Amino acid sequence: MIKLTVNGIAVEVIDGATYLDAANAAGVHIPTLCYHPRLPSHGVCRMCLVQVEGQSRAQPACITKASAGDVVDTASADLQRFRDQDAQWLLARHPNDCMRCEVNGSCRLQNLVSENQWEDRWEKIPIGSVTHPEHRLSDHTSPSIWRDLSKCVECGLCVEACGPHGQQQYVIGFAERGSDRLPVTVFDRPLADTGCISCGQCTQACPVGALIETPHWHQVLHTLAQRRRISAVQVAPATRVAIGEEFGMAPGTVSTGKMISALRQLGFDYVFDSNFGADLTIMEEATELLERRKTPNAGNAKLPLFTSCCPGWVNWVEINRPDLLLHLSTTKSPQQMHGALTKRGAFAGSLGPAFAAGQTEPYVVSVMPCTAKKDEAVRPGVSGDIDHVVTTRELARMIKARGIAFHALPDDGAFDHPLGASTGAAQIFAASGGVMEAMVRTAAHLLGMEQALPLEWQPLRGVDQSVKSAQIPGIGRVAICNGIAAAQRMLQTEAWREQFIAIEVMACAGGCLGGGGEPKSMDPLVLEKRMRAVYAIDQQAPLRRSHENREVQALYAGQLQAPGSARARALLHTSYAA
Ligand code: HC1
Ligand code: SF4
Repeated sequence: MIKLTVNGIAVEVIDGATYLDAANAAGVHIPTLCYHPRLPSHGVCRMCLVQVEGQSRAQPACITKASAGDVVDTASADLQRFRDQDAQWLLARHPNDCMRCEVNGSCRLQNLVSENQWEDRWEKIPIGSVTHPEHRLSDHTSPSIWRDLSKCVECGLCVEACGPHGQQQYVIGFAERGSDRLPVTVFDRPLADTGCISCGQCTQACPVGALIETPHWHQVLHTLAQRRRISAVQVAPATRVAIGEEFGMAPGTVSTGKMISALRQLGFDYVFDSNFGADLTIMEEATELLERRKTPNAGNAKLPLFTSCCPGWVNWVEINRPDLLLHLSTTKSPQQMHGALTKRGAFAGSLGPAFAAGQTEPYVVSVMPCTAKKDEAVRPGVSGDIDHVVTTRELARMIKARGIAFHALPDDGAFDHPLGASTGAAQIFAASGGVMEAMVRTAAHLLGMEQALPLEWQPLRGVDQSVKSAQIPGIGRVAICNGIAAAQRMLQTEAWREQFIAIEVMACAGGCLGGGGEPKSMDPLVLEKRMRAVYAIDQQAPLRRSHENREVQALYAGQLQAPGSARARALLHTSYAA
């Protein structure tokens, strides 16, 4: 540990800590723009300059290591002048359209302008004189991600998030020099024609509005306001432990009831739970695993079985390793199962003959922590079951746009039924490792070993981006890959083919609770906090195994007959294409 002072406040920090760490420890706010606690810093924005006694030059606090005995000043008149000059360059290149920007109110540059009382009064310098091809600056080709590089502040966080210290997809990289420097796509292609898997981690990292999820929330508000169709919404498991952050609540605050109340105030006629779909997914996927085990590697279904509920991972396989498609579970994701049942299944039928016959349709929306779910909803074969997908961030925008006081909402909102009941097994889908644990619980039941096996498998849990495994008695060795980079590492050798019977892959670190559509957070422990909340919901749930879900049981007793039946396969399974 080393001791130093920041603005006269004595602090003790670990050896190797930066001045920014020391300032945080002292409770001193230092402005930042290109810094992100979970990505490497490069000190390019110069907003965090500090002065250290005895040193002639100001230092960027995010990358400069503190030394014992340093006397640090973060707020001198000189530093403010430097900051003002650097801001002038940034703002002269930034469009003046905050009022219409999708991140209005949650933009880090806008916050800096407000904190420092900067006025946008400088002559405009257009960003990037190299504006060919046409989609270089403005690219709306992807169903999941929009790029508007006229807003880029060149922080490089998207390059890191997509590259070496994040997803390792290398879709975005810097091109050009000097004032033309911009993070462009590989060979300057439209994003839809690159290897982008739609994970949205670049949008998570972007401090401004240069990279955002393809916005659907305007259409959702518009459609709800028209009140021409019966509307239904489903909410993903990871959303409820994060939405509160958009309203100043601590990460990991469980806001299920408030969120349901808000969705009702927004005008949805029915509020359902994606967790119901997750329980159903487990019924089909556990059955599929045991079927494949009976006839391993026969026909077009192979072991080990890869989970398929993460659309970023499915995209990755289709783009990069089509040879693995036969390993992917054909079970639809909970989002798509739920959508099919709402549009064409039990729920639509219950609304009346015209709905049952498909002459009229409910309007179906899902709220997801994931940008790739927008892409999943328009996949061939499932397209049409979900009309719009909004991220957790977009839901917050909708709530703010309608002036709903989230804090003040009652926390006792309850889901509608059917399609609203769920177990703890469904809730843990939100965390990396959770789908596998949930599948093990039901596979054990199907094998008559439910009482012999524990409910929880700690070796499969945690936020570290690694490949984890556990030997499950009577089932086999299973693995989980926390993040697409971990999956890529596992696939570098062929050992996985013999080692494991089933493998879960979630493209984003932490699983869905680290998804590209979750609230942006500067808390380095945000994933741990959300994850703890997810496991706590499971531990407190009266039912913790998917096959115990009575609405799922009723669905099989009626419309679907049995897991893996012809009817279940028609409605709840899908296919993949290279
Ligand atoms: Fe997920 Fe899933 S858990 S993929 O992680 O299987 O997005 O939350 O909704 O579909 O249920 C995401 C989360 C989510 C699906 C479920
Ligand atoms: Fe890279 Fe994911 Fe962003 Fe695509 S969505 S550019 S893969 S970080």
